[in-house]
Amino acid sequence: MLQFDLLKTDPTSHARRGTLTLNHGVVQTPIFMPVGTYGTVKGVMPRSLEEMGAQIILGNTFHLWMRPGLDVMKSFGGLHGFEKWDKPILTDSGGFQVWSLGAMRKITEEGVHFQSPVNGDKLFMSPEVSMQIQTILNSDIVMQLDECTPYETNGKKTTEAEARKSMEMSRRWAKRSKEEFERLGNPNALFGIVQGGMFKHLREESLQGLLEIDFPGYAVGGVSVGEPKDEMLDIMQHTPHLLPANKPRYLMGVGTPEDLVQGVADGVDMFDCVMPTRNARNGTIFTRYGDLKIRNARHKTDHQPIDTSCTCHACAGKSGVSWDNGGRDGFSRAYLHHLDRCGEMLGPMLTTIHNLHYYLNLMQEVRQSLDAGSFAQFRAQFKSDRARGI
Ligand code: PRF
Ligand code: ZN
Repeated sequence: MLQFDLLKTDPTSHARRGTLTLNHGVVQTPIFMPVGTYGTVKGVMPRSLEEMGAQIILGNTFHLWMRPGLDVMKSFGGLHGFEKWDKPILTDSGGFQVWSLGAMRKITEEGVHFQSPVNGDKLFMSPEVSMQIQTILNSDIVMQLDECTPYETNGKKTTEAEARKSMEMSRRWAKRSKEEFERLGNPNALFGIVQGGMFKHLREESLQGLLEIDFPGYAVGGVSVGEPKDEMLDIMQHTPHLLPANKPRYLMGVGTPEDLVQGVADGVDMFDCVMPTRNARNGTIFTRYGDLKIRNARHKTDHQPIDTSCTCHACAGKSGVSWDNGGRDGFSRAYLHHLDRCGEMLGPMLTTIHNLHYYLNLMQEVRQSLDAGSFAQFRAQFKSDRARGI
């Protein structure tokens, strides 16, 4: 089941404010979805995710199929009971992950043959297999199996003919995905994925094919796959607002804070990206006033938190009160720098909490500005704040 209610549209852009009702709860859109590939948002407890305002998280069909495997997932009645997250979950189909295996796979019309990166077993993923696994996972949103068209292969740009071939196969896989999803009696919601590479008319054809199959929601895939930034922004401005206005729109695997705000303006409702979590583990921190590298020696003796205006657990500590409001419980930059130097696990845990809090709070501010009819002002302020530096 899925119900999407459009609450408000922004007159200055394609931005929309909505609510998405799923089997495990209601999601306020636009939304950022933290990535929990292996059934865990790395280093973050579910209660912390809830505290930060996470409403829906991702899981990965491919990874959970490899480990722990379907018997374990079945015995827990799906992913929710296993990972102890009772709010909505979206699972990616495995298409993108199998594609990322490179030389270890062979893609045919029937599906993808590949070797397990875990134990070398010969495995086969098809639209049907992906639907069967996602049905066992019981995720609220199921993604069709698609083929993510690369931007280039071995330094050679994907041609229009190659992009068409790939898009047409994804379209046929969309149909097979839907047929199997229905045959299985899956009670959740299946999304189609628009492909077509950097070719706008192919993306329009892809969408047309998906509309004929009919899905309760649509995603834009094949973006942020190694293309130059201007081409990515070009596709973002082209495709999302062509998707049905009365259904949720999901931009897969994007992106920086700037990309999210731009994506909202382009009409996107849902985002996911490993950036806040992965960058946190590499010591790159996102803030309202720009990005910060905690490994930089200038932080070695700094008593201030990452961002004095942030209310996350890393910056505001137990009191939950930011420095700017007189709170002094937050962890210092000097401490976070030290934890990183020593390879202590609390370091990435705290920076992950901060980065996710930043992304989730950013989207909350986006929603508030849409509610208040002030999204254009919000965007201008966001840009100048981010350029200020921290
Ligand atoms: N397809 C799927 N998952 C994805 C992508 C895609 O194209 C992307 C591209 N940015 C990220 N994750 N199934
Ligand atoms: Zn913080």
